Amino acid sequence: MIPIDDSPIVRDGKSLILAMDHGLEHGPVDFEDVPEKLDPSTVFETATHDAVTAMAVQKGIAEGYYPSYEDDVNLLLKLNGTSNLWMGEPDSAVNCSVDYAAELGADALGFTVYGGSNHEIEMVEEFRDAQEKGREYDLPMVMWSYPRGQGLKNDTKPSTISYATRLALELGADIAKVKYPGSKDAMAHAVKCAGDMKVVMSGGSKTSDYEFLSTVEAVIDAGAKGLAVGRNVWQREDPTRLLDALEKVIYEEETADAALEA
Ligand code: FBP
Repeated sequence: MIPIDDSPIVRDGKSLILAMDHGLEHGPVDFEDVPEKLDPSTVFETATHDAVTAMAVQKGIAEGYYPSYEDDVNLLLKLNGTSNLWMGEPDSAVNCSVDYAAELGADALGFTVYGGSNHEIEMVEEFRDAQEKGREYDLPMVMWSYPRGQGLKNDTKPSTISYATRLALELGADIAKVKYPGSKDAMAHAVKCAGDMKVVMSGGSKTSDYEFLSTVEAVIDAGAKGLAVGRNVWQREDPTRLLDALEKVIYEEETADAALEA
């Protein structure tokens, strides 16, 4: 097993994962204001920015578009996913094997676990298979650790996010991607609960440049190791400008103000 810091998806101990699995998870609605982004090539182009350490996509997008970008973009293959058409208790179908992810050129694997869902047991068993197989290929595992389900009404409260990071550590993730728990202190506690496993923040719906960068600044101050973001980057008219600023806040630990002034 190679140390996570030696993985191509990590730069100076940190990661900026550009996610574009929204067409499956949310549906075409996320592209209504940016219809040109329905073409995955446009987002792969964005992922060639130096700040981006990996692009997270589902199998079909990897098959169709990654071959043109394999020299410039690191691939994080998301192994499971659910559409917004599914109305049941949170669950996520495993739609790609680790063997096939490796064949497609993946540099890392992604897997959602909905702790607290009525389907938690099966999801954790599926995660086990993927995590252990990933070890055989030296592919680090990023867990989308999203506690939610009937019994969990607020999936971003501090105790839930701390549980999410701890759960990911205990199950063998290399990086846990979690929602922002609402404050720097709460994020710092979630990072502490993760031991030496890396924690990155999940982007969320689009906000202003300043609001988003300030939250990222707080998260980095709290000890998190970066970001896994989708809409806040590719729904913008000028994703490169925001990525330039994110590069400063994440890797150079500049403030949001300083990063925006440049
Ligand atoms: P965003 O930054 O756009 O929130 O994307 C991150 C992400 O985890 C995507 O990978 C995924 O499609 C989406 O959020 C799922 O979020 P949710 O299940 O909360 O709608």
